[in-house]
Amino acid sequence: DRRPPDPEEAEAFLRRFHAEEPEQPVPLGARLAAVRAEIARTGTYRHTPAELEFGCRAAWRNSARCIGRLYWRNLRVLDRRSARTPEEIHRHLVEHLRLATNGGRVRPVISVFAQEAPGRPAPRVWNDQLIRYAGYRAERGGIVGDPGRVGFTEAVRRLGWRAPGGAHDILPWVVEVAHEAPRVLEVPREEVREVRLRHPDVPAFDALGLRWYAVPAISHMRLSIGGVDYPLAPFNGWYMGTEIGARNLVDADRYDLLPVMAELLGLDTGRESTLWRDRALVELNVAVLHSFESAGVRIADHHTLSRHFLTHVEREERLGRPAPTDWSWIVPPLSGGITPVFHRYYDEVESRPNFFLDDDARE
Ligand code: HEM
Ligand code: NRG
Repeated sequence: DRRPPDPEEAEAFLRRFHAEEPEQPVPLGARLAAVRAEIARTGTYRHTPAELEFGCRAAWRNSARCIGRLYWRNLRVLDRRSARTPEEIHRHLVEHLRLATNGGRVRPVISVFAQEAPGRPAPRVWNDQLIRYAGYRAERGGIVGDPGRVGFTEAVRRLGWRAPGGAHDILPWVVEVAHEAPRVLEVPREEVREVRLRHPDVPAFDALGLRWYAVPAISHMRLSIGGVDYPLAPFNGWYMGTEIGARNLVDADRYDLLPVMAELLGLDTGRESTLWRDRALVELNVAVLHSFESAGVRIADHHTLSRHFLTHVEREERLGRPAPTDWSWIVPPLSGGITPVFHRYYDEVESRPNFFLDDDARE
């Protein structure tokens, strides 16, 4: 069971909240005393809605691996702390997808479910993202679907999921609440916006039948605010094109499409020095950005996002705050050196509130 929140972390958080948002109905001193008393009495404390909203935005602002942080003030926070049953949680997750997808004008949203408390384990989902394609080992070798999800797909099947066995099956949610066996709940297909991938001038590309989903919603990170942990707090923004076009479709242990694309482009793959990999990579990324844009689904290219990110860092520095940043995650996996984020060093401090991956995360 969880230990009580560290009173010093609680205090540091409340001080920062009141410093950044001074117009609060209850003054800092009174709030600090109340929280200290609540921790002594109950072993934890409950954030006010305003504290929770600020805490979520600050956790995003402190996410050193995120290049999307210019927009941290625009995060919509859904307070779902009172949801208890798998059915309620399912309903709220569906609502999250609907609000986040927003007809293609994807919006940043976080849903915050119950906190950890002594003797009261919080709900979790096993999925690493709310939307993912299943992956299956095909009988005649090779893989159908997302090769990165084969292990998870098998785990869900062991829980009784009747897998359709297709190339784009949306994995169901595995919801686990205290004292109950995990429940497998389907994601309503109509809430999953997808984009068919096409290339603006390689018609043969369209016949590959590729697609990707519109909303990346990470669901396996623990949100930590002022010493209080929220193990289920799925959040989303929109995609940067390279996440799909330079990693998901390209990594050797994912869709591994560089050789396929090179073939379509008629490139000479006999020697590395023809740079067929690099040329195929660029065209895959052209296809991703073109497809999302023509479908009216929000996506960002890595050049624009890199500039916006540096605007964010400069703004934070002017406000006297460090902008904790991990260079190795921020520099895009395509054309790193021609984006401005490549050419400097960053503050590497770890700051809280933040999102963390548990050691026992399932994926
Ligand atoms: C990581 C972009 C919104 C928190 C990332 C990554 C990208 C990105 C490209 C690296 C992912 C990877 O390499 O796998 C964006 C964009 C957003 C956005 C374009 C649009 C608004 C958000 C929001 C949150 C967030 C709303 C939280 C409230 C994070 C975190 C990571 C991350 C915690 C690290 C994930 C990990 O360690 O695996 N983001 N992001 N981002 N982002 Fe964002
Ligand atoms: N690379 C992963 C998604 C990680 C988070 N990316 C974001 N987050 N854009 C993938 O599915 O490709 N976000 O909250 O917008």
